[in-house]
Amino acid sequence: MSWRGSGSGFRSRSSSRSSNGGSSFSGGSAGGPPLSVMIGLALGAGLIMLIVMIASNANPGGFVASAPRPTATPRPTATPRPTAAPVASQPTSAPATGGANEPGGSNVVNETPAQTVEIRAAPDALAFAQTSLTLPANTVVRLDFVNQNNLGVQHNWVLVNGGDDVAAAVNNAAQNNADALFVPPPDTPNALAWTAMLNAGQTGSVTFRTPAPGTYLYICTFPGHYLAGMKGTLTVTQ
Ligand SMILES: [Cu+2]
Repeated sequence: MSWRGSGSGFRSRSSSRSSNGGSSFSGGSAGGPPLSVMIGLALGAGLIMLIVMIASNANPGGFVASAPRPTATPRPTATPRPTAAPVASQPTSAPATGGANEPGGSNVVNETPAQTVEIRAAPDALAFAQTSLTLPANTVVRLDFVNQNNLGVQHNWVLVNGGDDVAAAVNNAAQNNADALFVPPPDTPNALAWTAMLNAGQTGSVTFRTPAPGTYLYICTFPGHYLAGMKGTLTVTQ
C-alpha cells in the first residue's frame, strides 16, 4: 500500500511538469530562490575545481623538480666501477714474469757432482778470466763462478747448446728478462745451464750434466757484456 502511494506521488509530479508545457527553464525561472542556489552551487563547484587544479598542478611541479635528481645520482656511482675494474686486472697481469734470479737450465740436475770446476771473472774487463774449459761428457759437474772484479759490475755464467748463432738468441731472451736480472727465462731453448746474476764480490754455483762431446759457448747475459766479448769455449770430450 505504501509503495503504491509513493509511486502515485511520483506520477503526479511528472504529470505536473508536463502539464506546465514550458521548458524546465521556465519552470526554474519561475522560482527566484532556486536560481540563486544554483548560481551559488556553480560558483562553489568552480572554486573547488580551481583548488583541485592548483593542487594538482603543484604536485606535478614537485615531481618534475625531483625527477632530474635520480638521473643525476647514478652517474657518480657508475664512474667508480670502471676505475675499480683495471685495478683488479693489474695484479692478475703482474705475475707474468720470467722467473727469479737463480740458477737454471735444461741440463741442471739435483745430484752429487762427480767433478767441480771454478771460473773467475776478469778483474778489469767485461770478460771471463778463463776463455776455455774442458770437461768430460755425461758427467755431473758443479761449476763455481767467482765474480771478483774491480769494475763493480754484475756477471753470470751461461752455457749454451752451440756457438754464436745459438748464443745470440739465448742472450736476447735473457736481456728481455729484466724482472729476473737478465738471467735466461725458464725453458729458454738451447740454454743448458746458468748461474744467478751475481753482484761484484759474489760467487754462484750451478750443478749440471755435461752434454755430448763437442764445442759449446759460455757467455754472460748481462746487457752488453756478450756483445763486448764476454764469452768462452767449453770443449766436451768423450
Ligand atoms: Cu757480465
